[in-house]
Amino acid sequence: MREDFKSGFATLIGRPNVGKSTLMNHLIGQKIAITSNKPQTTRNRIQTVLTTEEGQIVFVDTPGIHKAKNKLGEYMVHIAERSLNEVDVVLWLVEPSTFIGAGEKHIIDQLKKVRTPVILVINKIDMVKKEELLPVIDMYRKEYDFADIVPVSARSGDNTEELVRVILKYLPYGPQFYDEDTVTDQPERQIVAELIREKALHCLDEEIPHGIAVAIDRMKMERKVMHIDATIICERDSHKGIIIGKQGSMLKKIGSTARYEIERLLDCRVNLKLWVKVQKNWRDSDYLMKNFGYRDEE
Ligand SMILES: Nc1nc2c(ncn2[C@@H]2O[C@H](COP(=O)(O)OP(=O)(O)OP(=O)(O)O)[C@@H](O)[C@H]2O)c(=O)[nH]1
Ligand SMILES: [Mg+2]
Repeated sequence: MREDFKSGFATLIGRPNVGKSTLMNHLIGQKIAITSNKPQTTRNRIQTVLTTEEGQIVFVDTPGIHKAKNKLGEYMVHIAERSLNEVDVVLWLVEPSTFIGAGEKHIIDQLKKVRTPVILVINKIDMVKKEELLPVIDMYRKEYDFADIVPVSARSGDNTEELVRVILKYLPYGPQFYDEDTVTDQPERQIVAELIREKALHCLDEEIPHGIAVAIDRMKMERKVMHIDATIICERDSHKGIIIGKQGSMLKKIGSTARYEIERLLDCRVNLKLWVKVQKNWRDSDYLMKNFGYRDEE
């Protein structure tokens, strides 16, 4: 074991839609976590790995912290807040705005309960002028004693190398947990289900995507083609009609865009078949949530 090698866990937390998953994907150089312009995209803890000369960072992407309106929301916030205690360093992502609202205040209260060092990551700096950043930094500095403050753009990659350097500062010396080729320990089935959900998020309007879950019914390699049967679960009959679309056009669109990405991920041909099913109020059913993969591991 090299004595100057660092290793440890860094969690990404923050309100929905601030760019946690986009940033994590950028840092590891691969798309593992799905992203969208709709809030509450990530629903589970997603772990990925970055190995450099200096060390190994295990990233933990988490759902956005928000005011939960159902059991799924409560589960998501629980997963995010629990991660604060499980890591060596916390990356709190915010947008470059000079307004600290109730959502941010709630997160500050959570951060005050733990002793883990917190790096404030001001993301989306491509959206503001340089001189607009200083007041944002000043304002946040008054609210909490951050270990460091790093402005970045997950979209353009601006200053993300600096972020990696800063994260390593807060990791202990330690062994390499994963070999250097490992990018994630998420099961393939789960990534596939998430990619389908992402395309549904992209194709559908506002209210429907929040009530969607994706279950993989079959995933089997036969003669060099991966055959995947998956079901999109939604909450209402009217939503089912919209997801299927006129003569199946919407489902076809979701399926073909998902298939394209799954083929790239698995590096083989994919035959994807999608079904749609209604499960009323599944987001308030412990049993159904568990069935769709939203379960507490501990
Ligand atoms: N302009 C700009 N947009 C960004 C940047 N990073 C992320 N976004 C956009 O912000 C939106 C949300 O990104 P996500 O990565 O899904 O956000 P998230 O924080 O993971 O959201 P949840 O999973 O819902 O909590 C997407 O439309 C991204 O393209 C950035 O640096 N600049
Ligand atoms: Mg996310």
